[in-house]
This record gives sequence, structure tokens and C-alpha cells, in this order.
Amino acid sequence: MLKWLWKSPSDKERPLTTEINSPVILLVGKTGAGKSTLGNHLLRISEDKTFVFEVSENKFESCTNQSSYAVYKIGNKEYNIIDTPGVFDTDRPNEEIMTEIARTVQKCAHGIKAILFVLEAKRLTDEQINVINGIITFFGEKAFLYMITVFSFCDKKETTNTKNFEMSWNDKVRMLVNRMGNRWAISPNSDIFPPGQQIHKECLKNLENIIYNLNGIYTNELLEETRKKQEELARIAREKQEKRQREYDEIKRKEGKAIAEAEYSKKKAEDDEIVRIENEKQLKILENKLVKLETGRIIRMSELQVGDRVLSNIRNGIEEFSDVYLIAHIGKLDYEEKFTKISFTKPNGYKDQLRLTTTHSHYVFIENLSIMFAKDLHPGKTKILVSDGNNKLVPVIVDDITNEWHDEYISFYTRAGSVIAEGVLSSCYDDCPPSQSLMYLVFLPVRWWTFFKPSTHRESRLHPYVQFLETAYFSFINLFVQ
Ligand SMILES: Nc1nc2c(ncn2[C@@H]2O[C@H](COP(=O)(O)OP(=O)(O)OP(=O)(O)O)[C@@H](O)[C@H]2O)c(=O)[nH]1
Ligand SMILES: [Mg+2]
Repeated sequence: MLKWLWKSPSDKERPLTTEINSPVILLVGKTGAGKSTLGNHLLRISEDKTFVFEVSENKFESCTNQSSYAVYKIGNKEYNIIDTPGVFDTDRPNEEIMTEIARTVQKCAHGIKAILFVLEAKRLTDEQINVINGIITFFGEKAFLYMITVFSFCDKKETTNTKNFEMSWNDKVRMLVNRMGNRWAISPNSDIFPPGQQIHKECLKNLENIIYNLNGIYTNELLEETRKKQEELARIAREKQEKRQREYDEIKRKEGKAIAEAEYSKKKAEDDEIVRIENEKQLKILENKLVKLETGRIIRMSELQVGDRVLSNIRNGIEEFSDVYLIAHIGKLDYEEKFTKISFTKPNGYKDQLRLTTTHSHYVFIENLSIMFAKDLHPGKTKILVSDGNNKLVPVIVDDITNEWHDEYISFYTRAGSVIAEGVLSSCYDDCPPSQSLMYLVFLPVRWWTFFKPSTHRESRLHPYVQFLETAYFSFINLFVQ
């Protein structure tokens, strides 16, 4: 075992009693995932050579009970690594652990530079999904911008052949890493690659580079924002519980204990179901609808703003970015809409999916650069154009087309009329004649207008001009059909 990595907490490991005075690198993850081990690996390559975090004897016993920090340097930049207790600890309830982490974050006056989410390199189990959900619910979605997945317990092959390792990820892992802007690294397994070995160092240098190149800082204010939302949810849950209890007392008094208990169980099951659905929605955070900005940031479509320059095409090996000039619709609907999920295999062998509304039929570009409704694509036959990650659009066969129902969507327009969403070259136009040039012309007035007066429309009511076009087009079609 990695006994030689273990050291009693020394004076270099400091319990968090004071404010932290450098940006923080936060280690989070499941109990036994290898957070403290990774912290020690990083400290060893830092200027501060003392290994300070306490590591457990085995991965089944929880070890870190209290957050502690150590100084860590990348080049001449100083950070503090904070090791936190594992989530879903067997001995301590999660609420307590989350409070401990919150207390920790509150002491980070300089904010958090990176959140290292340590994940065991094996199939992503439901339990791990719960851990991720818990962490994301706790930090809020914006935390994804600062998160890096670090895989621990990798075997020799996974560590040395990262391409193959990536290919072995299941959809959930891929989605998770995608959501983190494809930032991932390997925590070297010292049983196979002891410190001092080249591969061990390379893994850590790679992680250091990713941390160093992260933009921005996760602040206390961001955490506070999410905390408020969580408190609101907790208050609603408490009120529901109180209401159930009042109803129980009332029914018990009037109709007896047995009926009251049955009614209470029924109500509780209904309330639990609502919570379950909410949690599932949380999981959808992991679903990918990503676009790339000119700044290099990868964001969710729902985060797009008018004026953002988004990757709209790739031609002759050059990425083209285009302004978003109109967000015709964003947000929730009162009902669920049908979506087409296009499953495809990327040129690098990864499986991926793109979801497009079907009710508002969206177009994607196919092999010959003409456009086709997403719902009309033929699995196993039609080829869509997908970015190969090396500035080239490559035709790939659609694996599958399925339907899903969701109650929110975004519809936006770039000046180029196209966007690369989830790597797929897609048209910004929907519910319209199948001609990109014609639609480009139809949208000319609004393109011009927004040059002089940028659109501020950002709501779930369809933009009036788009609404007008849609109504006119459907009236025309109906007339034609009759
Ligand atoms: N084989 C192998 N063992 C590892 C690896 N990373 C950690 N371990 C071992 O797994 C056990 C748990 O590691 P820790 O670093 O204490 O895990 P932790 O996430 O800090 O756990 P808690 O503090 O309890 O939340 C220890 O016995 C480590 O030596 C790894 O990459 N490979
Ligand atoms: Mg630990």
C-alpha cells in the first residue's frame, strides 16, 4: 500500500481556523476517492515538499473529517489546497459534511481557483451520480466553469493510453467531463507509477496546466446565491411536511388513525415524487448542449447572451465565430415539447448526442451542405457534419434518432445563420422552408435592425418578428394544403 505517502498531520497541515489568503484549489469527491492522496501528490511537486494530508488505510474507511489546507505553488503563483471530507461518508450525514465544506468556502476570501472533482476510474455508478448531484446542487451550476474531473485508481493502460481511456467512458462520464469544458486529468496511481517516475510527473504537470489556465474565480457570492436557492427548497419541504402533519392530525381526529396514516403515506409519496423529479432535473444539468465561444470558453446554450461570438462554422481548417444577434425564445414552457435526440459517433470514436426541438423543427447540415430536419435524418444512413476537434468538419453517420420530452428550450440566431452545437453543424432556422439562403434573406431586416439597436429580448414569449414569420408561413402552408 501507499504507506510511504502517509505522514501524521504536520504543522504544514493547518485546520481551517483562519481566513485563507490565496486562491484555493478545492478537493471534493466521494469518501475514499483519493482526494487527500491527490493533494499530497500535488504538494510533492510544489515548492512545499512536505506531504501533509492524512490518507486513509483503505478506501472504504473515511479518513478526512475536517477540512485542512496546505500551501501550494505553481510557478511563482501561490495557492492553497484544501482537502475536504468525503461526500456520502458512512459515519457522518451529508448535511454535516456540506456545512463543513460551506464553512471552508466562506473562509476563502480570495475565492476558489479550481474545484478538483476526484472520481474513481470505473463505471459511473448511481451512487457516484448522487455524489456529483450533491456537489453540483451545493455549489450551483456555475461551479462547472471551475471544475476539473480527476480520475483516481487508474490502471497502467488507462494512465498511459489516455485516448483509449477516454473512449472507454460511458455516456454519463463523458457528459460530466463535457460539462466541465472537457477539463480532466489523471491522479497517478503510485502503486504503478511511484513519484519520481516520468509518467507520475506528467500526470500532475498536466493537471497543473489545466488549473493554471482556468479563467476566473468561484466566489463566496456564487456560493451564497446557491445557498439561498437551497434554503428556499428546504423551506418548501419543511412547509410541506408541516402541512402533511396538520392534515394527519385533522383526519385522525375525524376519521381515525388508520385512515390518517394511509392518507399521510399517500401525500408523502406524492411529495417525495416531486422531490425525485426535481433531483432528476438536476441530473439533466449533465446533459450537454454546449457551444464554443471565441474566447475559447465552452458554455451551455442557455448561458448565451446577445453579442456573444459563438463558433458557427469551420471552413478550410479555420474556425469561424459569429455574433448572436437575437434570442427569440429562452426558458420554460407550461407544457412539455417533443425533442429529437440525435445520437452519433464522433470522428474520435466518442458517442454523443444532440437534442433539438421537434415541435419547432430544427435543421442540421448534412454531408452535401444542404439542410435537413433533425427528425427526418435516417439512422445508419444520413451523415451529419461533426467537428473532429482538429478544425475540420467530418461527415458522420447518425446512429439513432429518438424522441424525448422537455419543458424548456432556447432558440437563437447568429449572423452567419448557423452554429456548431455539441460539435454538430446546425442551422439556426426552424419551422421554415428548407433553404438556408432563403431564410438568411428573410431574417435580413432583423439582422440589420439589431446592428443599430441590439435586441434585449430574452424571454419565453417568442420574439414578435419570429412569431410573425411563423404565423405567416403556417397560414401559407395551410392555404396550400386546403
Ligand atoms: N491503488 C490506488 N489507491 C489509491 C489511489 N488513490 C488513493 N488510493 C488509496 O485509497 C485510499 C483512500 O485514499 P484517500 O486519499 O484517503 O481518500 P479520500 O478521498 O481523501 O478519503 P476521505 O478523506 O475519507 O474522504 C488510501 O488507502 C489510498 O492509499 C489510486 O490512485 N490508486
Ligand atoms: Mg481524505
